[in-house]
Amino acid sequence: MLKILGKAPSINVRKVLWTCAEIGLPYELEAWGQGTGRPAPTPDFLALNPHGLVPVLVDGDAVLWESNTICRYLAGRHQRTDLLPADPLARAHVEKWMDWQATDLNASWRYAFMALVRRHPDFTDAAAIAASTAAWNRQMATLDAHLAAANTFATGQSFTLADIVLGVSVQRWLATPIAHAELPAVRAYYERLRQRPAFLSHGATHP
Ligand SMILES: N[C@@H](CCC(=O)N[C@@H](CS)C(=O)NCC(=O)O)C(=O)O
Repeated sequence: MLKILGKAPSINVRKVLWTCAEIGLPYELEAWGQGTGRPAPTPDFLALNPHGLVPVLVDGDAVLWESNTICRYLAGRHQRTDLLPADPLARAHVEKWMDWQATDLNASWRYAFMALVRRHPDFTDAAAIAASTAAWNRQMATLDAHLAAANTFATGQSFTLADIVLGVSVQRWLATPIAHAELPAVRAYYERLRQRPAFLSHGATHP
C-alpha cells in the first residue's frame, strides 16, 4: 500500500490525494507537518525529504518528494496516459502548466495567502499583501484567457494532471478573501472540476 506523509490542509498533499483517487489507488495518509502535532523537520522525516516538507510518497522501497513529481510518477507507474500522455509534445503541454503552477503562480499568492488565510505574524505588510493580490490576479487572468479560448481543460478537451495542480490552485484563489478579478472562464472551469467526485473529496476540501 502506498504511504503518503502529509496532511489534507496542504495544497501540495491534496494534489497527490486527488491523483490517487483519479487512478483508484488505495493509500495510507500518515499525518506529518505543522498543525498535526508531528512537525516534519524531525531526523526521521528529514531522512526521507531533506527539505522537511510534505508531501512525501513511500512506495515500497521508493521514496519521493515534490508534489508534481509524485503526481507524474503515479500516473506513469499506472500507465495513465490520459493523465500524462506518452507522446513527448502532448506530455510537454501538460508539464508546462504544472511547471507554471509550481513556479510563477505559487510565487504570486504566497504573501497574500499567508497573511489573509494562515494569519501568519510575519506577513502583515499591507503593501506586500496588495502587491501579492495583484500579481495573483494577473497570473489567474492569463489562465482565464487561455480557458476562454475554447479550452475545456488546461491542455484542451481532456482532463490531465495539469488540471489537478491547477484545480487546487483555483480552489485556493477562490477561497482566499481578496478582491477577485472578474474571471468568468476560471469560474466555469472550477464548476467543471467540481463535477469530479475525486476533486470534491480530495482537492476542494481546504483553501
Ligand atoms: N515544492 C514542494 C512544496 C512543499 C511544501 O511547501 N509543503 C508545505 C505544505 S503545502 C509544508 O510542508 N509546509 C511545512 C509543514 O506543513 O510542516 C511540493 O510541491 O511538494
